[in-house]
Amino acid sequence: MNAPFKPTGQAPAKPDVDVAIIGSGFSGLGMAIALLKDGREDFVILEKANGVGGTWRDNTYPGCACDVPSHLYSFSFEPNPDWSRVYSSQPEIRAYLERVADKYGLRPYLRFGRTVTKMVFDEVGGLWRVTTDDGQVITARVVVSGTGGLSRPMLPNIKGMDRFKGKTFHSAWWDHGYDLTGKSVAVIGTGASAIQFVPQIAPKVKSLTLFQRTPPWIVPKMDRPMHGWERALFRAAPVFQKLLRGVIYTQMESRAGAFVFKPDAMATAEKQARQFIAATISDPVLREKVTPTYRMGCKRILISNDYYPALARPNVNLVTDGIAEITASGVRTADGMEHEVDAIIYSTGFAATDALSPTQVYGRGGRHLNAEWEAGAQAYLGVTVSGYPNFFMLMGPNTGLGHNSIVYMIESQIRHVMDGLRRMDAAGATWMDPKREAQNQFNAFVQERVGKTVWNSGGCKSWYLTEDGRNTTIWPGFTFDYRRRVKAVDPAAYDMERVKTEA
Ligand code: N01
Repeated sequence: MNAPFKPTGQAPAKPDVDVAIIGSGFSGLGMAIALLKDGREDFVILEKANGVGGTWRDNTYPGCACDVPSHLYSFSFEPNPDWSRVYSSQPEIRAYLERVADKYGLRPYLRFGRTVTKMVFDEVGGLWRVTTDDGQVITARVVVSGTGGLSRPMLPNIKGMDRFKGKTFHSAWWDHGYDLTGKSVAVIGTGASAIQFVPQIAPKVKSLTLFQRTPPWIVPKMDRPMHGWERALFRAAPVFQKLLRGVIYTQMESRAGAFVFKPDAMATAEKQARQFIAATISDPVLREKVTPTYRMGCKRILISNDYYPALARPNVNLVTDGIAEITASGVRTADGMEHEVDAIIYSTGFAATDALSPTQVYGRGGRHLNAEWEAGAQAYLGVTVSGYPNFFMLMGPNTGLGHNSIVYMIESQIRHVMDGLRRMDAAGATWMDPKREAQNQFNAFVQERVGKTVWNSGGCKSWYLTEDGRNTTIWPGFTFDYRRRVKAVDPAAYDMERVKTEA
């Protein structure tokens, strides 16, 4: 680093650990493995739940599966030749992450049942004080947040929700103890989760009333079981699996061109999706209800072969009138119709745009990240924030994707963290802090770019945008371009400092 050190005149406190990782999903586990591979064993992983897997541990609803092919949606350094399908299901992905935790010896580093509530940077000691919900405080020189963008299920704010006398739960908190067989069920929301579980529960419930606010664009799912010979081939000659991974990556990446630079090019894909609707739904009224009127890609493009057929079942009713209120016995729509049900399943998504909360983060001079981010989260490269030294985020602001595997982005960011740690070691520095100008420049670029993308200009309202329309979630570009920018630390973009070690 070329920035001069600014000794504080105080002896540094010895932190409890060098690195505290928050979360044990793909991000947290990937980070821990990178540390171990670099010979760094002085770290802990703080995990709010009692098992690893992040979103793949929490979401257990029927039919839960990844919509990115598994041979790509997995760690590049840990291919799994035994994926059972092109698109694996949640239990298989969770089992993969459990295996990874075992194989790399991560168990001794995991601290379960500890939700991080507060983090305060101690400028004198050059360390973070990390408080967990059990009241314990752990000190760490470096904090890496791997809490994921979709870890906090969001319930809607609908009048009368507390009055309903039947069963309710969010799809991300599926109640497997409640038997839906023979029940009248309302599902609110028609996003990525709902289109996966609706076909699963429709055959067993008495009636399913599905409340749709905005129809998603849905395309056929090119899924199939992996053949035995394919698995044998991948085991015997891993290069073929690598090749397949490259092909899937390239196919998915090719969509970024239209999403980012030429949203109108999506018109061809929209035509194909309309043909898919026509081929699977015969009722013209239902066809019209499920046909989106915004540009494809503006909301996540969904893949399913069984959702449209499920809607056509006689016991399924797709309601498009707005919800006026929840009553004691069901859902009343704006047209005055009361839909009586035994259970309401909220499939209303996650709080994705208020990135860090409810963890309160205080940086240099007592600055408060949550307050700074009130108008929308932002960071340098989506990874670090000026004024919050040695705090790294995986899947931070503007690094989410609508077109490719997020694991690729996570691995790119882990490289940045590792390069930062090595550079600090080499320079004898205690901390690194991105310069405000670097952060501003990056965000000016991102916000200029997002304006023309399908997410901002596609004519829809999505969780990618804040209430006032600011895109704080999506990376507006190719993922390989992001990797190029983030993988190595630019010394000119950071200040490096160390606390003075001698009086
Ligand atoms: O949530 P969503 P999700 N009244 O935000 C509706 C990832 N994921 O949990 O579109 C009525 O997609 C809302 O309506 P509208 C994936 O990235 C991945 O399904 O806002 N309706 C929408 O229909 C995905 O994007 C996989 O008008 C209300 C639905 O609720 C993200 O998770 C699988 C409402 C929410 O849909 C979230 O998916 C599953 C209200 N007040 C999920 N509020 C993979 O395969 C909200 N809605 C990787």
